[in-house]
Amino acid sequence: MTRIFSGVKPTGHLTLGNYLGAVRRWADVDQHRADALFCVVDLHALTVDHDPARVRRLSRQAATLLLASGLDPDLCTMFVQSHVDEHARLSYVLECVATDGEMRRMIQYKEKASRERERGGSVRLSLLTYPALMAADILAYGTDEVPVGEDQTQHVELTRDLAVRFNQRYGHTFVVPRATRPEVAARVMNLQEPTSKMGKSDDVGPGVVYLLDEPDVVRKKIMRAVTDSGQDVVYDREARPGVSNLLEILAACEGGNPEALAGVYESYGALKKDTAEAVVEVLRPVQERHKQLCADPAYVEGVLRSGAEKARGMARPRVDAAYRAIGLLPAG
Ligand code: AQP
Repeated sequence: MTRIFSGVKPTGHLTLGNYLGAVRRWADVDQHRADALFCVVDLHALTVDHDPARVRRLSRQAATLLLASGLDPDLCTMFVQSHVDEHARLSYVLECVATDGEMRRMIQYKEKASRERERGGSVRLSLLTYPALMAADILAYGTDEVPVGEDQTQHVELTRDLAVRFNQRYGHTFVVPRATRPEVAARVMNLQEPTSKMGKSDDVGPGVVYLLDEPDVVRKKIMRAVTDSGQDVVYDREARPGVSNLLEILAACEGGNPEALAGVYESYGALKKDTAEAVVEVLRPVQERHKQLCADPAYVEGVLRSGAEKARGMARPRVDAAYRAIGLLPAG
């Protein structure tokens, strides 16, 4: 059976981008067709300036939202990264296989490092080595497929390179994974800056729809979305990024394709109104289920505990094999 691995980083509240670009498909498709592991990748949240209590809170919230979005512990393995030591163990080994040039070429590193510098902060070493940890997340489980948004494909490419290099130098140990992407809404853009991705740690808050936003907040954010000059509704990502983003969001929520939808609308106002209602409807069941789960924190904790136990059992043999292959003395 195909094995898939994917994760969310608790660096902020989950967004509509996370949901339409990733989580919805994990729940609706991936967990039914594959042996799937989904992870709250909390170690990755420590790569930028962070507040410990907030990361803990966001990790719990992300896990609860994954369940609220439809992940079913009977169908998939859901856990928190730091509960499974094998991720950090393997990450170090992969750092010994990667080069610093490879790490420095990562677009996300360049963007986030320059953002940190602009804010007058320093860049954590872990931000540079982050792709080795992400590669460990994937390779520890013999993953075949990594369902990700467009922004993560470069990291999956690097993971493939590291797996191939390790296998060639030290003997076949890792499955070489591939990235898979949803057809629509692979990249939901910020409503106020439609040339930038909608990110959960964005400074431009009004441009980000969070999964737990109240319906009226969602409506307000979408009605105030930046549109482009011109009045006609045209799907063109380059020339009309604002309108195209709305068309993609609407298509992802309701089905259909953004080009065809463009022909249906004569004004930006009507498009915004329908997009807002479509998003409210998509979020409604997730928010209702989230509320129920918040009333039963012991259930969520139990899911994470048994998920971590299962994940440990799956990862350990391969990570032990990697340690032996690269020349480390077994503990006996
Ligand atoms: N805007 C987006 N459109 C489509 N997919 C997206 N994803 C994230 N943002 C969008 C996908 O969601 C999954 C989980 O993402 P992540 O938690 O690993 O974080 P990220 O990719 O770094 O995105 P964020 O939310 O913008 O976090 P910050 O602001 O901390 O960098 C991934 O599959 C991702 O592709």
